[in-house]
Amino acid sequence: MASTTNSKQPQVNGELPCFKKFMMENKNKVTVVLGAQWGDEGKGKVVDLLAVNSDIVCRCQGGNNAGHTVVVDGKEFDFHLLPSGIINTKCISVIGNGVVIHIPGLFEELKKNELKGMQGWQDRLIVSDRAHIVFDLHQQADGLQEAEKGKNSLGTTKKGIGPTYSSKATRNGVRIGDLLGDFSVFEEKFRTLAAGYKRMFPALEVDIESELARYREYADRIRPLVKDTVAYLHREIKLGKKVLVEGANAAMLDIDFGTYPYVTSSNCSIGGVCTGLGLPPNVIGDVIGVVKAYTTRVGDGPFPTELHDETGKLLQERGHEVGVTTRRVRRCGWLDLVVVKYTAMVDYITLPGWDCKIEDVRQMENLPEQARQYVKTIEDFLQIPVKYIGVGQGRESIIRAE
Ligand code: 2SA
Ligand code: MG
Repeated sequence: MASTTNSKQPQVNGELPCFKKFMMENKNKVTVVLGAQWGDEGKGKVVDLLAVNSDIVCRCQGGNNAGHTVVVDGKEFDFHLLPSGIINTKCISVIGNGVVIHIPGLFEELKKNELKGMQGWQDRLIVSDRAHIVFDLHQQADGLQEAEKGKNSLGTTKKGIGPTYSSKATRNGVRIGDLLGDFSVFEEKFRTLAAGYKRMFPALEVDIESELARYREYADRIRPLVKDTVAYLHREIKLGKKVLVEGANAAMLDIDFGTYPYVTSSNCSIGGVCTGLGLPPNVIGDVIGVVKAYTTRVGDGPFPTELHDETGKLLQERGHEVGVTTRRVRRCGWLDLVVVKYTAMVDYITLPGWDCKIEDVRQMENLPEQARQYVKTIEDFLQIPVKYIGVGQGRESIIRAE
């Protein structure tokens, strides 16, 4: 990649190549919120907090496997495909090219949140033309794949995420843009995709004609929301707009850096922000890793600090640890700082706990001494400052440790 200090770089028509020019001129940085464990750390709540000072909130990877809960004035909103920032009426929400979209699911999610009071989304939701479509056949294939694996299944959400990213990687995928152009081209792509899946999974049931009829209608519904989000974001960043990226799933579920094969099929760590939105790395500013005070995991796979005893049960019950997408009970265990630091395994650190409710605390100094020590130990171990401490589900339940 071109160095920003090399004066011998080629010039185009006397001008700097546009990528380099963008890198040199751009001082406006994008803020990123990522999960630092196995998901469900409370990213939705942090995004909701930061969305107040943002103009644009983006999703860059994953699909409606994610489940982000935001509680506003006691009303619970759960988001799966939509950026949680969508409840903030001042923000534009972007679903980037790296996301996989189940269109019926998207409209159901919009409808459900509309009924809870979310208004005006039509004017503030933008969907990338490059995002890949999750079809029902991908969801069915997800279930069939899991069943075939038997005791070695991964515990996926069965939302078709793995099969859709496979279609993308094998270049058989169908993108949102395909749905908006000449319908016969979309039809041909869909028929080829369906035939391929039928060969792989003879038990798969696809009514091709009714699917095509259904997608003719979806094409008209989704068309007003679709844009080239790459050009849009570059322009808005240049104009100084504040962009916030909401990571889905979490680093330990990243297809490259997580506990493979017990992972999801996208890059949920920082790389996914660049590829999933078309942003160069140098526009990325603050990266906020969200960590829960204990650890949870939903689905199969290794979990060194898992508690199979009454304490694990207590964490599950007190924390209401149930999957927002699948309603599965989440596995619970101690905070694993080695996972958070992502290094080799070492012994646990045992710290004294506290047995009072801290949900109403808003100032660091009002936390019990043991809780303050807990936070300090995390900062010392990770050598990363703790900026916010969530003490409950509600928007107001937060301590700013700055
Ligand atoms: P998939 O469906 O192919 O992405 O599943 C692969 C693995 O990734 C895990 N995964 C998740 N882990 C935590 N939270 C997720 N979102 C929902 C939630 C999950 C739910 O917020 O609770 O409701 O069950 C999520 N999505 C995927 C999954 O469990 C597999 O281990
Ligand atoms: Mg979740």
